[in-house]
Amino acid sequence: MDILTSFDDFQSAALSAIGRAGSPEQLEAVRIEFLGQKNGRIRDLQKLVGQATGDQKPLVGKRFNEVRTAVTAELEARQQQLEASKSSSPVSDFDVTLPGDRPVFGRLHPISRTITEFRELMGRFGFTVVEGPELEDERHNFEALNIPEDHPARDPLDNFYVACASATLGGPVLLRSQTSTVQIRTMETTPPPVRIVSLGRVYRPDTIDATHSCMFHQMEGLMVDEHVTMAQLKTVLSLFARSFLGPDVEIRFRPSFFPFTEPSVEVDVKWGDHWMEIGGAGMVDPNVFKAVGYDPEKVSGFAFGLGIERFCMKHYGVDDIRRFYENDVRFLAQF
Ligand code: FA5
Repeated sequence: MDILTSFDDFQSAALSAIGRAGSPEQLEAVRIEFLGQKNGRIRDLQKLVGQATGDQKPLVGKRFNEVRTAVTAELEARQQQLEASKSSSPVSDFDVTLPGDRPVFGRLHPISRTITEFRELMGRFGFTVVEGPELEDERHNFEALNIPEDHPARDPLDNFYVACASATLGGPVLLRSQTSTVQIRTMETTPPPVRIVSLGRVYRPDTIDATHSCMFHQMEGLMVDEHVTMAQLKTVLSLFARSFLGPDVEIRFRPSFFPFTEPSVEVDVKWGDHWMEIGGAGMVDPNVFKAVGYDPEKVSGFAFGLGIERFCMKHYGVDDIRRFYENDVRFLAQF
């Protein structure tokens, strides 16, 4: 029967159009084309029902309802499918051209931030960053730095000696008490000229107070060449302090003593109405050059060791070093 064939054609055309619809909008267009009240192709089928003769009418009417129900059901199923795939695919709605908005899930610790800035600043002054071990032998922490065996700085009570002797290092080992160890390691392996900084942790059993911690960070600097002068040392340290702490910062150099530099100075920064010590420095002692195989008649050099926590305190106005290590998020969230 021609009428029933038309119904079959309608149904298969509608189902394949529904299958091809890739979005809710396309599916709606298919619905209007096939089932639309005004001009949908279903109207043609209705007319065919009207043309059916008396004994055909029940069969044609039944088939009409079947076709309309099948197409409607398929439309609904496809609609649910499209909505499900839309919600499980966040990229479909995501505008990749929008400006980025970085989620805040953590931030750099102020000491890490300061270390990064120190590296950048010293890089601009032409200093290369080198690393050194935190576990050290006595040669690098003391002997080559002109600190003899009977020197009070080597007292086991003033250092963190580690009980086990190291096969690699040989002899007693300790957590380094200063980054000056890296001066020695660098000169042992590098001929002059040298211009390096090294930043890292150091350990001392100091009594803890507002400016002392038993673990803290230092930045060691070393410059060796044919004619290095104390004036260059003061210039580099002054420029560095002004770059990091601001152009108006007041610093002063005080005569001091270190076994590995001669002459030696300590560097203070003005904080309110008092001075805070931020580093030690001086011209490399000839005995240190001899210990690493450099000729003190041919080269001269300066070295410095700065307390990173103290610079960070001054920079951010933190009045107690212990804040850095309490892990209080109310403090850390301010940076
Ligand atoms: C030294 O450690 C020398 N190695 C510095 C040096 C290097 C001198 C090269 C000459 C040539 P000093 O012990 O003063 O020096 O320590 C240097 C800085 O580390 C101090 O000025 C201070 O800023 C910081 N510092 C020292 N002890 C502590 C501590 N317990 N807690 C926090 N910071 C400290």
